[in-house]
Amino acid sequence: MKLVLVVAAALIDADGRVLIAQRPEGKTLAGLWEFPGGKLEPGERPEAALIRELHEELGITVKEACLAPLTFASHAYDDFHLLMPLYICRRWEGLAISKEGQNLKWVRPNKLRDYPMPAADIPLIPHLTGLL
Ligand code: 9L3
Ligand code: MG
Repeated sequence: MKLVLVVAAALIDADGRVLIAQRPEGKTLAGLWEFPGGKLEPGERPEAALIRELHEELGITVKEACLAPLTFASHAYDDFHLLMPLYICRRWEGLAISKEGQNLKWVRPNKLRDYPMPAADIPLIPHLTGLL
């Protein structure tokens, strides 16, 4: 089965809330709330891919030193296997805004279950509630 490498971030604000983004209409899994991120380009390091994606999607600038690996998501969809490390990030430059038409929400980790998420993201939630 094809392996797809994606990288995602749990951006945590000063109040301990985490940012989730709603996948827009026209994309796969539209309407579901996810930890922001995206696919690695060929040969790209995960941290570099995440910094690029967070800048493209949210307009923020993240330093690599501010990314700490937390855990991995591994999920077999029907047509591909998704492997996705999740990084914690508490510091960045700029205000996170929607650059690609996606809705954004800052949510307490214990409220994440109120938002429908992709199957790959759901097992990540306990890692965040356990951390904060
Ligand atoms: N995906 C799942 N959870 C996430 C992210 C960032 C991505 N937190 C899945 C959705 C797609 C694939 O990874 O199947 C690639 O994402 P995108 O490039 O369509 O955003
Ligand atoms: Mg993305």
